[in-house]
Amino acid sequence: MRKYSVFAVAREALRGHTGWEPQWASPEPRKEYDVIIIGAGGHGLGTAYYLAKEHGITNIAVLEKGWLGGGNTGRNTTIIRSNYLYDESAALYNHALKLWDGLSQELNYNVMFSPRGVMMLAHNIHDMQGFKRTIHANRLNGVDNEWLTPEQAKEYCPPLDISRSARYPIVGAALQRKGGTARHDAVAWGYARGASDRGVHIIQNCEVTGIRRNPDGSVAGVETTRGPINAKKVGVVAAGHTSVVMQMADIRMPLLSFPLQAMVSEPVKPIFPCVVMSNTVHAYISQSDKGELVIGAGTDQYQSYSQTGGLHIITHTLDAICELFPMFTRMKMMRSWGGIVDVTPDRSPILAKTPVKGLYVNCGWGTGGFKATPGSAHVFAHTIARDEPHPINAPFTMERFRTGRLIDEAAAAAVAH
Ligand code: FAD
Ligand code: PYC
Repeated sequence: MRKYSVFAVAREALRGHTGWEPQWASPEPRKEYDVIIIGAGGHGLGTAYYLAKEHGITNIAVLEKGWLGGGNTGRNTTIIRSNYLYDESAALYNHALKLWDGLSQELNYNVMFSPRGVMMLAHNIHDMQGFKRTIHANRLNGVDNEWLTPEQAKEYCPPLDISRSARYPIVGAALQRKGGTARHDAVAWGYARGASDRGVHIIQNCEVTGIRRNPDGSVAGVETTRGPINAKKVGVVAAGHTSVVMQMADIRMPLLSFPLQAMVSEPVKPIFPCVVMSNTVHAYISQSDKGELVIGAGTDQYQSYSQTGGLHIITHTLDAICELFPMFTRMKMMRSWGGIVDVTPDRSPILAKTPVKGLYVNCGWGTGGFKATPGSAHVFAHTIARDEPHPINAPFTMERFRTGRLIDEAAAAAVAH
């Protein structure tokens, strides 16, 4: 595949952009692959990319029921951070953060990673104590995080109202300066291009409808809307639909699926320099490079597979945004949407082998998996290629819900649910 460079951009500008090649191939499915990945979101495409690049396995199909990146990867609010509480999480999310740093160069694709800082607001003594505990834990793990006074928070984010009379007074904030945002579509497209270039088949409009098993119970392949396909190894990376897919292999997952909503405003000139989250009032906000304010809510409180949520959830979030940032009171909202997030009891993901030989699962990212995309894909590829977990994902098993060895990140998930 041709390398993207400033010279390529200049050449194409001179000839009316007629020379760009398709970014990935769209082949017909083969009858058999070494590995099938179910789900062409960032985590699935990234897994295929690292399997091909780092483990030399290129006879791979990524099967997607809709369009590539059309699940939560293309619906999220792109916040990236690694300020989780426990050691296991610090290792996983910091692994991802390190990979974000060089991802555009790695993929030769601009994923627009922008470490502009993620600030979490504290509104009461409980928030304050919780954040300070996390800051100490993070520092012990080499994760940057620091405490700001209300005045320092305002200096970092001038639109913030820190007046004492505010409805949600701000008593301080935790700031991870290395956190930020990236362009979510570009992450999916960049991994797809890199994987396709190495021979991976990306097959869109191909829904997996069954998981085929050998007489000894091991995986034999999948049934799809485009016919059966054989494979000895199958990785399920289906986010909100993981329970549905795993049920095809008779595995009941410890997951609940909920709608999570977000919205964008009309575009305005650069006004908002960082990312601000307030879990207590269920709102978070940043500004995209197009100028839109990107605003998100907590999850709806009912389970659903429909990618729409309740209007009362987003109006509550907008009320909170207007209280925290009164200057946005007259902004117009342009679009809102929802995605289906897969939530585990301890709000940490599952990245593991399963009781079925040859079947692997990467799920349970809930409201917060975008930030983990490169790290998750990297260690999941290792797990599939070697049939054993990478040391980083070894604690993120399904068995932990039987043994009680939970990794409880409910508070660090930072999105109300
Ligand atoms: P997806 O991108 O959802 O990919 C799974 C794919 O599997 C889908 O494309 C789906 O169509 C496909 N699939 C499902 N069933 C089948 C089948 N039977 N056959 C074939 N294909 C199938 N995380 C953050 O870190 N920061 C954020 O700011 C953030 N904001 C969010 C805001 C919203 C509104 C939402 C909804 C989520 C947010 N998240 C955020 C969470 C994040 O988006 C997800 O955790 C992450 O994108 C999951 O990626 P994925 O590749 O696993 O899943
Ligand atoms: O996990 O940081 C996060 C997040 C922000 C918005 C949705 N999830």
